Amino acid sequence: MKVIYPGSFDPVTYGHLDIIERCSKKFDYVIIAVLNNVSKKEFFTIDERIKLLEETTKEFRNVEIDSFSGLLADYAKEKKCSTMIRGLRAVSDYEYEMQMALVNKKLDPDIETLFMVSRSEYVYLSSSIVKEIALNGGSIDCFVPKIIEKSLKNKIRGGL
Ligand code: COD
Repeated sequence: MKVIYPGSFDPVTYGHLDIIERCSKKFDYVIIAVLNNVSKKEFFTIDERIKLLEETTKEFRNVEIDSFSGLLADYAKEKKCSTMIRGLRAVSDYEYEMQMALVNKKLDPDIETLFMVSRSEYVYLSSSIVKEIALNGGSIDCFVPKIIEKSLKNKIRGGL
């Protein structure tokens, strides 16, 4: 089965990478779809987010990195793939994830959203938390791979 794992990945963290690794074992093919949203202020550009994902997922042979703009439901149709993977951390994720899954199903009844529960050590982890710690000079080496840490520090040093 082919699945899409959509997200912002700004930047990819060990929480995302754990979901990607588990997907790559459970499914035949995984498309990581990075949202290219011109109106949303992202920390990393779309090209940077794709490059960082490519670097950190190169060991997985059945994983492809792609980007999309507009509606996820339209992208899913274009890719002929109707199974979405989302990660669930705490109850706080539930409301947003439920809304997203129902909206996508309304837009295309073929779409199924499957949830993968976060590994306990990553339940608190998000891209926003990582950026906040990095911006305030804290250590992020247990949250993201070295290459992400380096890129974040470079970006912060360069004045974003
Ligand atoms: N452990 C487990 N899962 C995690 C962790 C962690 N530590 N961190 C993040 N995740 C999961 C998230 O729960 C999510 O499922 C996924 O990884 C990606 O997370 P993010 O934060 O990188 O990405 P999001 O949630 O901002 O992505 C939102 C989309 C871009 C998918 C969404 O906004 C979208 O589809 N936009 C397109 C417009 C659209 O179609 N809108 C209608 C549907 S709402």
